[in-house]
Amino acid sequence: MPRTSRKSSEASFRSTTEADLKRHDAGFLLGLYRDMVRTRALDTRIEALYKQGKLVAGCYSSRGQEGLSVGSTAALRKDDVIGPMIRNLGSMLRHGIPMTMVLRNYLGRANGPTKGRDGSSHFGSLEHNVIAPISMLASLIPVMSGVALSFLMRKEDRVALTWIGDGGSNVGDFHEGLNFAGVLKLPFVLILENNQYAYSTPIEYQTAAKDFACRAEGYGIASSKVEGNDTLAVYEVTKEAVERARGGAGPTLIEARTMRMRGHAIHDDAKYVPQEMFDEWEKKDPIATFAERLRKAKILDDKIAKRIDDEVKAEVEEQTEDAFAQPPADPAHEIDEVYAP
Ligand SMILES: Cc1ncc(C[n+]2csc(CCOP(=O)(O)OP(=O)(O)O)c2C)c(N)n1
Repeated sequence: MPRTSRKSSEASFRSTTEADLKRHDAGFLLGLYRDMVRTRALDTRIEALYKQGKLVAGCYSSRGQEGLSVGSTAALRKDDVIGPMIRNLGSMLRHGIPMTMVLRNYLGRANGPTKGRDGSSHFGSLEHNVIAPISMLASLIPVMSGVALSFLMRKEDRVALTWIGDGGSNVGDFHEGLNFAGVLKLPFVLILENNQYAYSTPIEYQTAAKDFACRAEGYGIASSKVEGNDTLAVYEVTKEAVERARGGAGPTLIEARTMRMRGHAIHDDAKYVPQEMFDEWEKKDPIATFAERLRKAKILDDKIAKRIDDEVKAEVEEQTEDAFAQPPADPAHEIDEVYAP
């Protein structure tokens, strides 16, 4: 099948205009920008550490998907619970996870969140209302539906949100979890990151459906489609979904169209992706395009951009140093806490 036949080519994916931008507070917009820059900077540092042989396991990049993570998480309150997957570094940072916690995990530190048992991004923090990613694709969906059910049972005004890839959405747990959430009208939001590839499999080989959002209809739940690199549009559709969830109207499936700008992990050179696709999506880079819009709206200028860059650079340096200063995990304690006593 030719790689030009893109499934999601229709223009029904929501995006925002300059008028939409003006409806928002400048401080809020700069906050989105700053968190995307933080995500890119940390992601870039982790990629470099991997290439220097400093990490203990793999490295999965969020590059190109920063706006999707930051924009969607910005629609939540801090007491809402998120379940990030491997491309959601931006969600973790936006929800309050300190950079050093991420780095300590990647570096296998004894006092990192998994104490060296996982060497990448598979950790959570109940203190920050973050549930750990589950490696088995889509398994987090029934888990997060369960989190949403607990809110309903305890009459807590909170929402559970998680993300899934286009590939992960073909696994049974996706359907079971979403059906369960629909039947019980759970305060649950699922964002499907259609980043064009599941490892080396393009989306044409993943589903015969016209898009991914239409699957919601089968479960009687709301859906929307959004340009995943338009951070503000992602924020707005997620906000609507979160409000529906809080109002008792049940779950929403959001399909966000984006592009995975690296291989599956950094060891994968992604040679199977046509260069033109990377070139096309590079022009839609979520940070560069948002910066451009903020500049046009006179919210961002060289001085503010430099200040943010300098602060973020200092944060990454300081947090990396902190993580390196921690003791490495001792293999003698490898299976401590793996099983309940
Ligand atoms: C149930 C299950 N099957 C297979 C895998 C192996 N696997 C890990 S990631 C991946 C591709 C995921 O693609 P997608 O969901 O589109 O997310 P992306 O990596 O593109 O962000 C596969 C097949 C797995 N982790 N779990």
